[in-house]
Amino acid sequence: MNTTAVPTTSPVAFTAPAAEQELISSLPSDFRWGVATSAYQIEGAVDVDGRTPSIWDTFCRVPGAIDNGDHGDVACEHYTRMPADVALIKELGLDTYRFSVSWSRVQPHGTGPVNPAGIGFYDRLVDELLAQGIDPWVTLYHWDLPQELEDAGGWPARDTAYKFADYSMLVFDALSDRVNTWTTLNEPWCSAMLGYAYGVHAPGRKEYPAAVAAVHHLLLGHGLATERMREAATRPIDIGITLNAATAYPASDAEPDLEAARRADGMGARIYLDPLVHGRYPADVIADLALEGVEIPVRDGDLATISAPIDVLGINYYFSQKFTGYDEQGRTVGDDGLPISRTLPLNRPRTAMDWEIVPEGFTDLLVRISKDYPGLPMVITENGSAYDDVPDETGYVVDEGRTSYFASHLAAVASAINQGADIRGYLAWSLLDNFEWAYGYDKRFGIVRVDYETQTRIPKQSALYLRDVAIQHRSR
Ligand code: NCW
Repeated sequence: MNTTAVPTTSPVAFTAPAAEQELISSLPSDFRWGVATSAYQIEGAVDVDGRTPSIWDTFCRVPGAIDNGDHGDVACEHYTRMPADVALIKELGLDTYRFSVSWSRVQPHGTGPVNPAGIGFYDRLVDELLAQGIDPWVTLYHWDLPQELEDAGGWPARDTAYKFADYSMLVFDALSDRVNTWTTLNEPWCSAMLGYAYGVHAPGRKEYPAAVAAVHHLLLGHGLATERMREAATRPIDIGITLNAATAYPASDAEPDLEAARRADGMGARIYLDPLVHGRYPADVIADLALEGVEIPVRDGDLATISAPIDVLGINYYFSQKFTGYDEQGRTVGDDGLPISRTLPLNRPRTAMDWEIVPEGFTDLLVRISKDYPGLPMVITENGSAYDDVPDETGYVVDEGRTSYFASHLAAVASAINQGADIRGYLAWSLLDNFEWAYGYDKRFGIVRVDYETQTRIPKQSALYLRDVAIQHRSR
């Protein structure tokens, strides 16, 4: 079965600092404890059962796009190893599994009827999870647009939003009798900005106005899907969206630094949260975009759709950054006539992604969201870290760095709750080492090691730590 049995105790004990441990113990006893993955990063089996290429299959073939020329053709072979992977989640004592559905499996041309073989996989996955007592949490879109829809314009094209709502209903009709929690989009910032502005993610375009149009059409797709799922629901379900967000710290109290932090927060967080919750784009963001000659393509009624009520806001947190409005020469305006914005190091230890470890940025973010967008329950739908793991001769990994990252960030969540934030659960990223997008397989985020030669799964120290914390909490 290629799964190493989960040891009862870690061969190397981990003890969080006392202050963190105390905070973690204060987390609510009905907290959700789980783990997350996404389809393209783990499934493999890209050309079976009628699946067609997504933008990621295409992008992985662009020379130089992905480290080592890696791709998701095989990944973790989760498509065939799914029952064993579900058994592993059960053994790790976790109660929630958030996974994403591959649009190109379920609706191979991005339009038209459901593909029975494609949806069949998720149908079996949901049944397997329920049989093991694990709550399934569906993410409808985690970055893998069917290539045919990109060929028709992708997210910068308004029609993609309507196509997304149609696709969402195919999945909803098939699984909503058993799935209680639905996330429309994972991290739309990444789809729009990394995919269409910076060109480092699929589809690899570098067109800023198209990226801004993508932001709007992703949000519109979310709203259309939310309205239709809500209307079709025959029992109470939770619908939400997951954002990657962070705290943007100004480098100083000087006006240009405060402005740089404001702009970063505007394009990183408020351009999503304000329309979703308040039904309007922030005026300062609209003004910032106008300086660059870019307009958000809003039509009448869009904002009412986008602000359709949601039940849960998913937050993915990895790191925070410090911003300055000065360049190295002390100028506040660049040659292009635009205000300077750049990041400065916070001088913290970094993970293998080169992301600084800033747990208090997590607390600050959660407290701030709970104040600015009150009444919206949050779940941490992803949090975790990549490290260059060193396995011992049995394949076991003593991943102190990742384990202490979990401890400090769980403490940060507890601290936010103690300051009034309504946070209902914590899902670690990720169950397995997997295909880390442009970084390929070199960057490992898993709490379970994957030996890609043999597809053996070996729970790391961090998995045992999370299991112990979850079990202790539930038994209180
Ligand atoms: S890259 C990213 N990730 C990682 C990925 O594996 C997962 O699919 C995502 O949901 C781990 O979790 C998320 N998130 C982007 C974070 C911000 C990156 C900022 C880059 C600045 C240029």
